[in-house]
Amino acid sequence: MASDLNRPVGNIVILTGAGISAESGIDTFRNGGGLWEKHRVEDVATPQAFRRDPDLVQRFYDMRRSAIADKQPNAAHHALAKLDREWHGERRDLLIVTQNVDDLHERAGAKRVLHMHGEALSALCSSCGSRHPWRDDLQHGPACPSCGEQRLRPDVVWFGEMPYGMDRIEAALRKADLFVSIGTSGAVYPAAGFVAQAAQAGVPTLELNLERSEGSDWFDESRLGAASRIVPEWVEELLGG
Ligand code: BV8
Repeated sequence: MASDLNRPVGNIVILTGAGISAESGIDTFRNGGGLWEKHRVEDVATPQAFRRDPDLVQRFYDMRRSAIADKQPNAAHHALAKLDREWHGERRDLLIVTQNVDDLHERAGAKRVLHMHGEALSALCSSCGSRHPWRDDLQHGPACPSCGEQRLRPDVVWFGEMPYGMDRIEAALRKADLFVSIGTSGAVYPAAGFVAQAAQAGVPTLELNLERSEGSDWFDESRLGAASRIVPEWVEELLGG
């Protein structure tokens, strides 16, 4: 079923990836060759890697967590936060589903944010399952504030683990009037499959990315450029600015 990008937009689902944080100085996964200390990210971000070498994995996330501290949201994060503030009312839902584990959407002021791959600034207890805001290192084995076990791990979704919020994401996609993907290569599922789900339901789909992605053929429209420029332009267009 053809979709119409010009029909009045109501409920919006936005998917963001590492590309929206690139201009804030946070490395993406695949432009640096996806390597960290000569390890492929896919080899470190797994439960098997954590069982095999917990210190290596903890160090990887301690580095990522401390690298976020001095980064600032960029114009793309601020534009989405403005949309979040102004897009309210009858059939004006908005959900920002981010694959990113940084907190730049929130620090720009966005409220309706769902971290489907978890958050670097959170710790998860492998023993009792509790989650805790966390800014320090985890590699020195702090005890879980809830159960006291020495079992805190990074609260991120590794390959092979169930992403957070899938029910909420599916519900939002089912009632979406527009699906927008920003700064993602479309390489990681199930996030990379959201555009196909929207397109097959006849929902208009828009991609805002630096370059064509693995999912570009699914989008009604792909606008290529730096997020800090093309995201504010799109938000102003949508808000009739
Ligand atoms: C799961 C957290 C079962 C940790 C990450 C089919 C169906 C389901 C699963 C699979 C499937 N096929 C394979 C799988 C398994 C696997 C998978 O997808 N593997 C890949 C490698 C093939 N998926 C999983 O294991 C997932 N779990 O499947 O559970 C299930 C199944 C169905 C339904 C429910 C459950 C879990 C995956 C989560 C892994 N964790 N991160 C951490 O961060 O360390 S993934 C990691 O990759 C990050 O979250 C990252 O965000 C994500 C995707 O990368 P991108 O964000 O897109 O970043 P990338 O660098 O790739 O691209 C950046 C883009 O930005 C580029 O296009 C670039 O051009 C652009 N860009 C750069 N600069 C700018 C810019 N754009 C604009 N402006 C700029 N300035």
